[in-house]
Amino acid sequence: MTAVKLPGELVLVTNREPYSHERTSKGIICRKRVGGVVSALDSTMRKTGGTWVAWGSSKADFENGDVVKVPCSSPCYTLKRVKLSEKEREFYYRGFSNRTLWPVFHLFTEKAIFNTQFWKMYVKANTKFAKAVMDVATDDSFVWVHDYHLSLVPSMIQNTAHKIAFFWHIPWVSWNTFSKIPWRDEIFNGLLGSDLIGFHTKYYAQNFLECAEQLGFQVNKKQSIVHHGDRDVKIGVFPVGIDYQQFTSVKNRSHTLRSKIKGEKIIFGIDRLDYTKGILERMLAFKQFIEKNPQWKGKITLVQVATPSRTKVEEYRTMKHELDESVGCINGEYSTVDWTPIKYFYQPVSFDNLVKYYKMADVILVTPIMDGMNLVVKEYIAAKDTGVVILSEFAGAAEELKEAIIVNPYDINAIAEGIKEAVEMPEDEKKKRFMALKGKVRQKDINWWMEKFFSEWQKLYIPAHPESGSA
Ligand code: GDG
Repeated sequence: MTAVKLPGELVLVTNREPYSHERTSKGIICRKRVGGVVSALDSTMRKTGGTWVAWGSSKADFENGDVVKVPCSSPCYTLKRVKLSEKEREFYYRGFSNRTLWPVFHLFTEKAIFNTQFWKMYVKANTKFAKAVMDVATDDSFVWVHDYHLSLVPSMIQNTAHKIAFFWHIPWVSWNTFSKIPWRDEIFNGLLGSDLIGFHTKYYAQNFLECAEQLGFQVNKKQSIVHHGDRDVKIGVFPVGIDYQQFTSVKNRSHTLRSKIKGEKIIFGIDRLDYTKGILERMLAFKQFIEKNPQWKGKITLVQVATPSRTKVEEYRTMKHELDESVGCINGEYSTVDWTPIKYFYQPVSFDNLVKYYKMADVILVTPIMDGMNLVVKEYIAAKDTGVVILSEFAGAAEELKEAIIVNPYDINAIAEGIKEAVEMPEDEKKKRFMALKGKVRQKDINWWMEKFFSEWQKLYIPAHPESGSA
């Protein structure tokens, strides 16, 4: 348990809800949602308590009102749900959030759609979230808003007594890219309604400060402060960690799973099916590895779980077809009667199975084209005693996890070489590198992240000491 306690109730705000209520033939069941933001913040809320405001996206979510205690098995915090109309879901969530902001902030500007209808609904939905916050927050509340879906919420919260912070979970891009968004001023001003804005890496924070300067704000780079009217907004770096204990406390029951997969080495990847995660490039790299290293045929398997995500968004459907085709082609070309090179699952796995996969994998292959942080790599390191990590240089995690095999995800050849290096790495080097990685993930876990964020946040409200008398 963490020692940090905020001197007021925490009101956390995200787009995605941590738990949904779904109607099944067995009645209503409560299900935890999958994704990086939920993974990180559910652990935080379990420790602090308070209220989590989020979109109630499931059909049975409002059957017992808009407020419910969660986690359903052992309730310890409150979930207040926001209802969105079908038009809002289409234009605010699937539209502006996932087809405008998401591609721009992951450098896929060619996929971005700039549409005024999307924008108007984004403003409307953000207004709803801000109103829900004002319904539950008291003057003492600490309101913590998260991620790109809700950039306008801080400035829409009209109670000046509230202490407001924001955490941006995805990369923050340079001015060259950010400036393409027609509503860049509104988004920036929305965020500047916060007292503190956090990013995963120094690079993202620097990009944000550069954008502030370009937009004409006065910036103190040394202190990481943006002056906004008569207020100062502090910009901070807080690389998110994982709930380390959750992964170490699971007993190793991966043997049965391991024995079902043929070969000496298992490489593992798990991602939401998203074009930013570099899954297609990973498949091509694995194919190239097999082609160039035929001695590994029949002895190595890539297990890839692609969890369904944003399935109603066109770009995600297209990518699913491309991935199905790519895996089919590779397996068609190289499979033998008793060996399938890629085991591919398009379905979510339970937490228990997730940990089993981590434990059985000799190598984790994490190759996003661009990723705010990436929690999968940290979870793998926590779950295992030894192993090898291949990590994209464009995942935020690469800023910390330098002992991984770092690859450029655009370079198929480099990933293939990385796989070779990983499977042939001498035992002592593997141990040395893994111990170093484990030390970092253990030390900078979710408690460390929360404490760092909360203590920086609280510091902002301590009145500055008057100059001490002349010496
Ligand atoms: C955003 C940023 C940043 C995935 N499939 C299953 C499953 N997962 C869990 C993983 C992990 C989480 O989802 C994914 O986290 P990531 O960090 O990899 O990615 P995003 O969802 O894109 O998250 C990201 C994060 O926010 C936090 O700030 O790191 O950069 O994009 O926890 O384990 N869990 C289970 N079954 C699955 O099938 N149980």
